[in-house]
Amino acid sequence: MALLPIITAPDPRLKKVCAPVEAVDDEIRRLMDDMLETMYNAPGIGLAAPQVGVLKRVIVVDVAGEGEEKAPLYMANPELTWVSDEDSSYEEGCLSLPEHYGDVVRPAAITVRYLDHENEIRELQAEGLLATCIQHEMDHLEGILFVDHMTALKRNMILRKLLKAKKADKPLASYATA
Ligand code: K1U
Ligand code: ZN
Repeated sequence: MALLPIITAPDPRLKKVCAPVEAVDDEIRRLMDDMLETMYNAPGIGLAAPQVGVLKRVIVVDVAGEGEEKAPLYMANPELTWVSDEDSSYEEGCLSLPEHYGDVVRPAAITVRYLDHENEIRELQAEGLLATCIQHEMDHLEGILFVDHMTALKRNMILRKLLKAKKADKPLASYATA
C-alpha cells in the first residue's frame, strides 16, 4: 500500500465530475487500499478519489472514533437511493481545505447503493456523522466542496486564503520554469 499526496484547493481537479468505474478490479481495489491508508494517515474520516488526483467515482469512509474498532467502508459508484426529509447541520472539515471548517445542512439519514471492495452491490442505511461524511465524499465526485454550500462571501474568503498559502509554499524552482 502507498500514501498518496492529497490535493488542496484551489485546484481544477477538485471541480471535475468523476467517471463511474466499470467494475472493482485489482486496479480499483489497490486505489481503495491506498486511499484508506492515506485517509488514516491524514488523519481523516473520509476521502474521495479526486482528492488524490484520480477522477473516478470511488470513496472511502471510516467514522469509528479513537479506541473503537476500525470500520472501513469502500464505495465505488455510490448512489443515494433514499434521503430523509429531516435535515441535520454539522461543522464539516475537508482534507483539501486544510484548517477551514463550516456548517453544512444535509439530509440527516440516507440509503446509499454502491459496489464494495469485492465488486458486490451493497445498500447501506446511515445517519449521523456517517450519513454526513458519505454525502460530503459523494459531493467530491461531482466537483462540489463543502464551501460550495456556504455563501459566496465565506467561500471566496476561504479560497483566497488557501490560494495565498499555496503561493507562499511554492518551491523557488517552480517560479523559474513558469
Ligand atoms: O473529504 C475529506 O476531505 C475528509 C473529511 C471528511 C469529513 C469531515 C467532517 C464532516 C464531513 C466529512 C475529513 O476527514 S476532515 C478531518 C476530520 O474530520 C477528522 C480528523 C481526525 C479525526 C476526526 C475527524
Ligand atoms: Zn472533503
